[in-house]
Amino acid sequence: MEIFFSGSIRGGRSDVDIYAALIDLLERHGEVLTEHVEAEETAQGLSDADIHEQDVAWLRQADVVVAEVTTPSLGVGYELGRAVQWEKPVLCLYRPDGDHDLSAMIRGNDAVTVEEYRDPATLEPVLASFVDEHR
Ligand code: 6IA
Repeated sequence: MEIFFSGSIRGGRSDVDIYAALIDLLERHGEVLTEHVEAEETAQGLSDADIHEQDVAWLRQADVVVAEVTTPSLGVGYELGRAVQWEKPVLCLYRPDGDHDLSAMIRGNDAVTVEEYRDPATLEPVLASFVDEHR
């Protein structure tokens, strides 16, 4: 099971610790292709074109897509649009106590499952059943 985890980078890094916790949970169920989303440092030597090409290839390859969407990000939105177009199973994780309302383009999309939460630890059964459903 190959999992594409999507989370804000240039959209803002305030949730990076939550991304790390979610990636840890997901790694119990498969290989996370995009561990860089939890990286603290900036990547050396990769152009924006390289990043786009590599991420689109991983997205194409992934069996499922899990995104943390509380911090709005153009890149995350773009990845979700492409994942839906390719008919990948998509799970979006959203904390309603954050500063941003969730976009209608995500909440209003029947092809996307939205799970609201407060503490990443409570998501273990949700992630387990999402991954198992698409294994
Ligand atoms: O617009 P954003 O930068 O917030 O878009 C975030 C999304 O785009 C993530 O889900 C990633 O899949 C992808 N992305 C954007 N920038 C990078 C990147 N930069 N490396 C890999 N994927 C990226 C290098 C910095 C990183 C090591 C912290």
